[in-house]
Amino acid sequence: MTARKIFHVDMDAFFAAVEQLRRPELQGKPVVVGGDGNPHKRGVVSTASYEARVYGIHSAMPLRTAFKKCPHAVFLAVDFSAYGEYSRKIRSILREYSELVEPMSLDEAFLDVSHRPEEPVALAEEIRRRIKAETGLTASIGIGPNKLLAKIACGMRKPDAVTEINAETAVDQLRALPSTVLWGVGPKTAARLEAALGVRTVGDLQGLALEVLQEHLGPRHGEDLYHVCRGEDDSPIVTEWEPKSLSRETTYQVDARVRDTVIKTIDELAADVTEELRDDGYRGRTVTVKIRYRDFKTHTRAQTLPSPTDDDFTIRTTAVALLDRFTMDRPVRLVGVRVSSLSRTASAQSTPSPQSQDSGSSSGQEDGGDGGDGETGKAQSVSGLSSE
Ligand code: DCP
Ligand code: MG
Repeated sequence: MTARKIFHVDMDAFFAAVEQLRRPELQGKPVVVGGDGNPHKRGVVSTASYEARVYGIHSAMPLRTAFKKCPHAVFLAVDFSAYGEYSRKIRSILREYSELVEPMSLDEAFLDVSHRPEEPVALAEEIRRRIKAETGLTASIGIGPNKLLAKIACGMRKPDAVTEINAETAVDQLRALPSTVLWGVGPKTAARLEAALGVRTVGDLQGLALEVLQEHLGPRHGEDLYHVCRGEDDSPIVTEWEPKSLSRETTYQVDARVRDTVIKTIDELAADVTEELRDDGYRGRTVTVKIRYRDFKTHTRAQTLPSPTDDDFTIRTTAVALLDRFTMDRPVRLVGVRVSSLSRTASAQSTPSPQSQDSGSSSGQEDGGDGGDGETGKAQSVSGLSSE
């Protein structure tokens, strides 16, 4: 097989960069985008400009914490429709260079440019110039022989950069990076590997025998990681993107103590998800409800239906009924509803709306565990590929 050339394109501080672009007075200033833009209310940071990151502000941090770190930052509400417009422009530029484009989120895509005659770094620079000239925004591009290495390369140097990892030097280039840069190593797996085996870096993982990884992670995950830590990945570019799930969640301004309040929220969220499901031309089979309590313990309960549906009544009543499987012994901080196991409605022609970051913490399996991942504002989400 001939070697592939894969690019991973990721916009820099995307939401904040769009805000700085349309309000030039914000350029060079710390800008924090999240929730409804009020840093005194609950909600989390969606992103921060690089000027704000200097103060230690990052995505998923509670807005109130961000405010404490940098009270003079400009706090702005999330405006998905504006970001979606830029996302579409960027995507259409990428499609001029290859038909094989796999969008991963609003600001991120893989691109297979194996067929292009240009030298990859020069081609990546040209794409960056086009994006900058036509949108005013900067992007970083990672180049690799596969998606895994292209994505890692992109993350190694940001903002406004092109970074390449070669197949031949991948093992060396990965060695010093933290294990969490790898697919399949989320925070939980990383903590487990560190506690059991003292693993912190990719190099530490490279030093482990296949059997050791399998013993700790199970046969499948262990074997995957054995290859991934060596930079090996043959996953294809998936061009016809299909969402795995649609979800909505909301954080209460004041924790809910009354069951009826939570029922009303679940019903409203389920109605929203169903509307979106129909708009996008999907039916779903599995309905999941997520509850995060005041102590941040997060639980999910799921119900799989006999057949896929986009029926409003069915989805709403299924979601509300799931509440019976939660205890209401503590005040509730956040509620989410997700519909997954999606299939296309026969008559549907439309393409799904652009995905946004999935802020859900658990996988939508029955009785998911504890998420504990900080505050989350109301977030509409179409989940892409999760990294763990
Ligand atoms: N996002 C979000 N919640 C998160 C992470 C991201 O809402 N927890 C949104 C806001 C980001 C956009 O998704 O602008 C893209 O996410 P990235 O992880 O690519 O972050 P940025 O583009 O903001 O910054 P970077 O320059 O690090 O890519
Ligand atoms: Mg980005």
